[in-house]
Amino acid sequence: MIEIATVTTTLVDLPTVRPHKLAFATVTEQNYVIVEITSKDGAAGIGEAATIGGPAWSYESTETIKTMIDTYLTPLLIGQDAGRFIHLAERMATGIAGNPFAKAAVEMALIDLTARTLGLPAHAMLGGQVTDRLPVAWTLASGDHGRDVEEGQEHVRSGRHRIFKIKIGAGDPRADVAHVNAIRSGLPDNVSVRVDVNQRWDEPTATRWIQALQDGGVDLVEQPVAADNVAAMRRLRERTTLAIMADEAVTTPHTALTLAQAGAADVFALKVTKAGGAWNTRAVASIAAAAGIPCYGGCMLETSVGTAACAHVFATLPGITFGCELFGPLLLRDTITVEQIVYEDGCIRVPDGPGFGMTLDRDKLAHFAREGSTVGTHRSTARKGNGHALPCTDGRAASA
Ligand code: MUC
Ligand code: MG
Repeated sequence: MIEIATVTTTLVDLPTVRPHKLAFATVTEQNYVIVEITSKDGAAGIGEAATIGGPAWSYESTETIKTMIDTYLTPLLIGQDAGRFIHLAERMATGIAGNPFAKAAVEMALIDLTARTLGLPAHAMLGGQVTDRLPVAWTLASGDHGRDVEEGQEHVRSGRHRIFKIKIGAGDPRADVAHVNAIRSGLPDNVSVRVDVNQRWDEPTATRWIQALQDGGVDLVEQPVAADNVAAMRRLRERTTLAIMADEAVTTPHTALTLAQAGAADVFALKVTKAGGAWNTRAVASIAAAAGIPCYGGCMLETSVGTAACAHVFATLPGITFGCELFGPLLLRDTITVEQIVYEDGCIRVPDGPGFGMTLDRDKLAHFAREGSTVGTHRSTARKGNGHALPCTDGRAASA
């Protein structure tokens, strides 16, 4: 048994190398919750939740994630066996509704802790890797048209990326589409250019402009309409041959099933945090596989902690045939880990273990931690399976 002794959460803010402009926010500083879980034997595992634009992309912010973990999830974890992370996910699901980012960050730390204790890479606990590298996209979102073209050309020249995602949706659709088409024509034909509308179009706008994007050489449009408008996504698919990728719409396995049954997406963007963890991400991928829907490895602009975790998870999934966008560390001015993610030949290399292969650089963590934020350390004072601050509603867990 890998008995959980402490759970610590730290809010971290890291500046980006340039403004990252999305339809709903411009990011100049990315926000993170870093979760550290230690065992009674003195081993430690780390996890992370990143949010974009506070509670704008999803309803969770780093502040709510930290509170949720410190106040509600930690008491369900202390004294429990970290290696039973599926059971612990169930325990967290029973005790606390929603909050997938908070639960995912905890589960990441549990998997890292368990894998490190066993001396294994984390992917070995998730079925083993089917690849040791994944093609990685770069998002062109400087907000400056000329800079986006230069940036894209530079990444093609250096061989760092062959897939590009352009963020649109905030402005006039005609201007947005002209912006995309100008970037597309400034890049070689053999690179893939995709756009992410982040839910900002209504159905008639999407119907009108998806064709123009396709005519301009775009390969795929991500989340053109509101996440819950499954019927509109289905109708858009019927009107176009351009691939439509669900992002905000596909979160839990349940949403994946709904979209698959409705025939509302050509591709699913997987994200470990929005799914509520690695195990749920695998469940979403299994539904996609059963429905014949290819997947893409999405991101929330994670640091190398979250990026390594996502890379380990995605590397175990044969259905990720549209590449990934685990470029977060490249957008950040600095790092909080000792080991760094390696990008080469258009791909991200899956870090070696043990665990997810990343350890925290304590000085950097202290430097970028939000002042006074590391207050979430909870130490086990109780005997095994006892002493929870909250009543335990799960009979099996309580007696474990
Ligand atoms: C999103 O909606 O896909 C991921 C990469 C990026 O540039 O923005 C995010 C969020
Ligand atoms: Mg997206």
